Amino acid sequence: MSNFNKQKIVESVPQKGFFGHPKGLFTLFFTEFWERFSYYGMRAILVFYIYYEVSEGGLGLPETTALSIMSIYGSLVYMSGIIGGWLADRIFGTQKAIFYGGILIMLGHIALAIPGNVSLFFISMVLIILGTGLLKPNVSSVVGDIYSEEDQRRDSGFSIFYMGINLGGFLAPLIVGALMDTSFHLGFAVAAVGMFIGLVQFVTTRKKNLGLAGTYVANPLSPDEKKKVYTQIGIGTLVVVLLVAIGIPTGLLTFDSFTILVGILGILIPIVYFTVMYRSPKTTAVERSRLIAYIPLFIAAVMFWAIQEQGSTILASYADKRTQLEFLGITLSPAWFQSLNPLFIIILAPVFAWLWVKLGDRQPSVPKKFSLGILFAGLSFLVILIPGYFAGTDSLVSPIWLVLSYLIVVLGELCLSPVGLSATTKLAPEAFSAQTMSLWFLSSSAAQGINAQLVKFYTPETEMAYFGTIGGVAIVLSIILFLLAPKISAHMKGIK
Ligand code: C3H
Repeated sequence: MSNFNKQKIVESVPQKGFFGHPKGLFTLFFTEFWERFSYYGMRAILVFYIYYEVSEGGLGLPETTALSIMSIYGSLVYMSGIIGGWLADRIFGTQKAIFYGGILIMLGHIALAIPGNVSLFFISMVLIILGTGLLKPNVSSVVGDIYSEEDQRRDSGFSIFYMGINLGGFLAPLIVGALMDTSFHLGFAVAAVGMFIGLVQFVTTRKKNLGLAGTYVANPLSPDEKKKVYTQIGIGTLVVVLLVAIGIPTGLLTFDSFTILVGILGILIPIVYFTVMYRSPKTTAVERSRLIAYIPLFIAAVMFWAIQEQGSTILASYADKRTQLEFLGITLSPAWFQSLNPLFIIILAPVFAWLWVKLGDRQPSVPKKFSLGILFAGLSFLVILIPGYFAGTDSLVSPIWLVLSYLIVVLGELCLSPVGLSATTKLAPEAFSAQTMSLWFLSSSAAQGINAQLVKFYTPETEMAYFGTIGGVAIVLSIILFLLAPKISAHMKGIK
């Protein structure tokens, strides 16, 4: 996109109207708020829906299967961002991608709201994976479009947007989780209604608030390219259909082999991304050096998300099976624990923003912040090991341990996640800047692909070894990263 077009887009967005930010941020904040409300509301009860007995309203699948499904589901949701980003950049533009994505997500939740069987559940998964791939990276990239390059409000705009994500993530488990005891399907219906409200809000305010932002196709396909690409997509789809048609009856494509495949893809896709960027003639020598610096940061992000995302799988199961849910005269729903992370984010994000500004030049470098991020993640797992160590793993533990673990991981999230988003855009080669948002989300995709395998080792009996090993690996990685930090910073060539 030329500077002229960029300027025209920014001029078309009313530059004030939402806490001193462009009015478009209101539309994007609430679109993402409702999308995350529906996604995290659904996820807060999904794991229980999968492994609760049929007589309790669940699908009655084994708990290990439920935990693996949650992880590959999360991995695919972030992996599909590559497709969503590509479709927006080359075919329909971001606004349309957000709209179509919202429709697919809503249909996905409706499929879950209909009492049915495992098939409806898998149909819903496909709809939500594709829908989120269309909506999530694109809504984030429109946030970037509504500010000019020099606008000082840009970073704080992203922080407000991150708070919108976590406001949705905070309220959803409380509301949807409370409905779980009445009926899982009622909970999923509320998630569908949430996405519907988000869509109505998006459609009715976008013209006035977003102007031209997200209406253009950044790099449209030429007629020749169209022919080639559509043929390739057709052949690709055919190959996948054939592989599935052969794989299932021959027993080669099972749930386990599919889980392994997603895990491999989660690691392979970022490697391909890095190699293509590194070898591209469009990448300059300075950008190559920055790419080298980005690799250890990406690996640290994978380690961080692997632990953070287990907050909604392993720790959700821990809340359900290992925690006293009668507390101070109140009966806690295990799903409510999912609200702790976003609650702590909402409270602590402004504190961290203030801290970085206050420290100014004395604040830790990007690699050191990442090192702190995985240090806290590791500690959050070591903390949850303590009650098992002292009281054994066959009695229920105080919910305070979980609260503490969720608090510690959030300290890490605030050192790593917002910093990672901004570092990604700064370290990316210019020719690949449009795809960087998808690349960042791939760190979470890889992490959840790995988690799909890791969670198989978790049982209340193996709990201490499980938390101890993963927490220990994170702490060792954190120390290595801390020692390498000066070298990594030097490779960043002036980026702070
Ligand atoms: O969703 C995103 O884009 C980024 N993730 C976050 O902002 C997380 N802090 C959300 S917390 C969590 C994943 C969902 C809460 O409903 C729970 C982690 C235990």
